[in-house]
Amino acid sequence: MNAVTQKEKLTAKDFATDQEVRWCPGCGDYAILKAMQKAMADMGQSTEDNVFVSGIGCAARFPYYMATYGFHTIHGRAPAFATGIKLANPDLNVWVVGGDGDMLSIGANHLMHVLRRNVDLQVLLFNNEIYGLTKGQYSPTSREGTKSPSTPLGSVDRPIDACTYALGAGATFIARGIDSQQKHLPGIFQAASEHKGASFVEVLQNCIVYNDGVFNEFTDRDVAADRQVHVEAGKPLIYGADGNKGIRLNLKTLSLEEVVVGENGVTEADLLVHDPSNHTLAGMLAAMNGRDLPVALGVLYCSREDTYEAAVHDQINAAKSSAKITNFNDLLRTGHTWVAGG
Ligand SMILES: Cc1ncc(C[n+]2csc(CCOP(=O)(O)OP(=O)(O)O)c2C)c(N)n1
Ligand code: SF4
Repeated sequence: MNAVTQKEKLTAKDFATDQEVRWCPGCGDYAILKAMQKAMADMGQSTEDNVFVSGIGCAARFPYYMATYGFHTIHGRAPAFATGIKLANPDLNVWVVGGDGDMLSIGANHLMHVLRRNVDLQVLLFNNEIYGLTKGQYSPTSREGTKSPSTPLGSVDRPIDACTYALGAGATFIARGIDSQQKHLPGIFQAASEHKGASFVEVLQNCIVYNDGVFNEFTDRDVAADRQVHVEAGKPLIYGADGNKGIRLNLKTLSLEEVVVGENGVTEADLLVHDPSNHTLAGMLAAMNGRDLPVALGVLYCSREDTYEAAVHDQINAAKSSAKITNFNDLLRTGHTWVAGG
């Protein structure tokens, strides 16, 4: 009889390393790390089945603190390394971690391709709307008017929305969370991990040193309930301190609008029901930024498509099975070869 070794279920602490965590005290990255270690334990994951790959930045220190495999690679190029890792070892659960500067500036091109190819991995973008590690320059997600060492008069660029970018690039899973929401974040990581294909997760992360409080307009305790909507498949888009605010589609303008259930004849039946497979709705939800409309949190989009590594391996296997050349010796003696003689 074969001996079957039962894998011991690990706790969140088992996913922590002995490395000193070198983020500034109060940085939102700590909370994200904690949520990830909990998610790993909740999923019953093992340390050896996971790999974290990062580029450069404060966020990119993440792999040092996860007791899994890890690569701290080069600025913006983590998606390329991760693609190689997944192709070589499709059984690994591959995570990519980076900041908004890393992934939406120098790495935007690499991010786009990993998403459109639908490589089965999880991209986690920690968005603090600033470059942290390089001391606070504005980034592609910084709001107009952001004053920074590189924009002392205030930035004039229009910022990019990370989830909208991911949707446009063809991501098959898009979610958004907030660093401080420990109740929701592990579930989002778990859903991303369970999705077959490229999962994109934006985590709104507070950089306490260079961009403190940038999300306060929808994260402050007194406004959060009215400025955040947690979306769930099959559930109406309802929120608010009194639980009576909702999102409705205005058919005349083809845009979303905030309504109050019980006012002006609005009933719950008028509200949109979340369908994560609806690409158009996902685009509208991603664009809500907590100002005119609440910020949308949770799984915004999810669709099942073939994955890149599966297609590549299918192609290799098909080529192998019909190949006339089956060993290296024959390969060397095929085509334009000649014998050198004296
Ligand atoms: C090729 C290259 N260009 C620039 C840098 C400098 N650099 C280091 S980290 C970083 C960006 C960090 O910002 P972000 O990705 O937003 O992450 P955060 O530090 O905020 O987590 C930059 C530009 C670099 N290391 N390599
Ligand atoms: S600079 Fe900002 S993002 Fe970087 S560790 Fe400090 S608080 Fe965190």
